[in-house]
Amino acid sequence: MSFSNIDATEKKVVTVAVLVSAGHLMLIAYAAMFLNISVPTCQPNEKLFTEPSISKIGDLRYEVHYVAKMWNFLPKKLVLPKGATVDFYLGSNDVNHGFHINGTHVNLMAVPGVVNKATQTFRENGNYPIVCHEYCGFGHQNMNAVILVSDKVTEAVFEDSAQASESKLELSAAAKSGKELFGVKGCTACHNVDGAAGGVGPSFKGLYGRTEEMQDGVKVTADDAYITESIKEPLKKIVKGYNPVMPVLPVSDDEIKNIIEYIKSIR
Ligand code: HEC
Ligand SMILES: [Cu+2]
Repeated sequence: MSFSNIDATEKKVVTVAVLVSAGHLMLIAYAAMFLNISVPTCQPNEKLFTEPSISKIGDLRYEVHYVAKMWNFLPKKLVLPKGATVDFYLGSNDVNHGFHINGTHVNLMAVPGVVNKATQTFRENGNYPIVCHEYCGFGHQNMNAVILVSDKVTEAVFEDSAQASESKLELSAAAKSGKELFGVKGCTACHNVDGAAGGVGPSFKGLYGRTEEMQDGVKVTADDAYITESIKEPLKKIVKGYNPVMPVLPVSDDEIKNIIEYIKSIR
């Protein structure tokens, strides 16, 4: 049997199938060679880590260790020189999270106990937001970070703007611990400290001592008792303009004292 005595329709089908396969192979080669798309890999032997870090491994070559946790990525902001190629190592401190760098092909899962890796070259200046696309709890929608690529910088650095501005304040030990709790207990998912509007919950900037209006029109001064009650029984008084969505979180009385010290420091 030779090719010539195959049915004409079948011949067409075989020809199309061969062409489509060849096309796919060419696209894969193109993606690998010209678009720099690499297949993300799991690094089973990689040492686990819980803190973000950055290391230079060559000219414009970096390794960045990213930590995903409820509900944040660390580093929050990575600044890169234009043209930098980064090996991203991703770990999770708690549950599964997603890790997608907008504008790139980097799309990983952060899985506890495992390190995942992808490599990306940043050829264009700009902001590359990172989002979590794996539902991971009630703060999921606020879980993001950003990579800033600029030809004005020469080295890769972490720039935690919130940390930088707050470190200027002299925080007491209690307030420092409160600040930590604020992140650890997940308050940052709904409350900010910079006064920006549009959060799920009210900003803590200037909260202490302020007069707050509740949904039923009652006015309350935000003192220790009110803040304690707001944390222990979040649905008892609802701040006007907000939804009754704050969960009861496991925070002890001592921890609440520290959180209050921290709130006092956010003027
Ligand atoms: C899921 C989102 C969410 C989380 C997480 C959350 N809150 Fe709230 N919180 C809210 C919302 C919404 C309000 C406003 C409605 C209300 O009064 O319950 C609020 C109100 C408050 C108030 C009163 C604020 C004011 O302006 O009067 C305090 C204090 C507070 N939260 C503290 C905390 C602390 C401390 C944590 C972390 C332990 C926390 N919240 C975690 C959503 C959240
Ligand atoms: Cu997440």
